[in-house]
Amino acid sequence: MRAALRVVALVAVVVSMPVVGATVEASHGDTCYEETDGIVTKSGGWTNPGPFASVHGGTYIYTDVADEYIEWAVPAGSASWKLIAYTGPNLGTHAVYVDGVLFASVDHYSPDYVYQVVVAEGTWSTGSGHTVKLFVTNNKNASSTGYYANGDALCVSGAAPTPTPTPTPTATPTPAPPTPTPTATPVPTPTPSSLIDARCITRYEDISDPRVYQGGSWFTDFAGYNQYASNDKVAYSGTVGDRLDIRVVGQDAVRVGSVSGPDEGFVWVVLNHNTTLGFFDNYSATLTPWRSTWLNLPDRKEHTVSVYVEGSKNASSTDVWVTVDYMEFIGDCWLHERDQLKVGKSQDLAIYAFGLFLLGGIWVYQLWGRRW
Ligand SMILES: [Ca+2]
Ligand SMILES: [Ca+2]
Repeated sequence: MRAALRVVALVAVVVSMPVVGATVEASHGDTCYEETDGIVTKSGGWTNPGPFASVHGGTYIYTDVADEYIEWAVPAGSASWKLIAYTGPNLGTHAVYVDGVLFASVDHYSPDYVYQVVVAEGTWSTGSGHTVKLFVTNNKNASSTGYYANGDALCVSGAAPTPTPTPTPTATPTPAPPTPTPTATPVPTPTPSSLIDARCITRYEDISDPRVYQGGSWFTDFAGYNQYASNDKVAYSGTVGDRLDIRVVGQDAVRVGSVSGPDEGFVWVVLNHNTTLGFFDNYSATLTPWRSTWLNLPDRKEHTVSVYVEGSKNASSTDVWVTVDYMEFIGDCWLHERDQLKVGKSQDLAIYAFGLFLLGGIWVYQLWGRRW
């Protein structure tokens, strides 16, 4: 079946050749490394279909087999990077690692084939070499007809600035600057604010909280995990696409509480169903309470924040379960006030009822007056 799909994909690529060129960028950076470059290491399952003018450098490789990878190890000196690939109707969603740390889950699907797309990009320290790895997963957008990935090129730009000459000329060579330690996670923490004390943290427990919308079918109350959970309950699902939604307003950041374990997959936190806020590996050899860092929301407007079952997992994990103990938000206290307002709704109803009673009374009075 996979072989048949591959043939279909090849045919589709060839058929779509006449429409190429519209979205090709003139420049992706100062230096581009093809998938054939000496700095590349890759697993053995990729296919080289031969020359194809639309892709970067005229060649590419592809696969639809999960766990295949291609990695570029670029030398020190660049300030930013761009991963170049094509997108199309039969491409999957794959993981990009930078310096061994998961950077993003990248959906390579598009309704038509588009070549030389910047599918992921970022900046990094100039003082050391870096690696960018495209890791093939068994995931895809619901609209995609396949799981294909392609290795095309990695481009880097912005060479390290030349050191400014010291005013005193000296023959002693300047010692090389120490290699910066790579940061563990690219997720920014919220800027500390003097308002922090005035802000509230609102916690939503798994699916016990009625304000949590349940997309798909989540299980709850799992004895093995309950003992690690904040309210002695968790929600969990292993069905790709299942999600838990919370709609908020006036909030600055969100974080997710979970229990990591040996059969846990990646936890995908998504803003408004279209923007990745965070992507976390929730695997651990033993059951352990786990909580993400704070993930900033772009503003205090109304947003939907979701935890999705994405279907990826650490190679050591035995399954792709996603467990949610709670989601919590930090922001203004409006949510609490709104909860309190629910109490006041009965008063509102009483006022409406009284208004209707008055209107009804006037109507009866007029009827009565007309009759006499
Ligand atoms: Ca290429
Ligand atoms: Ca809970």
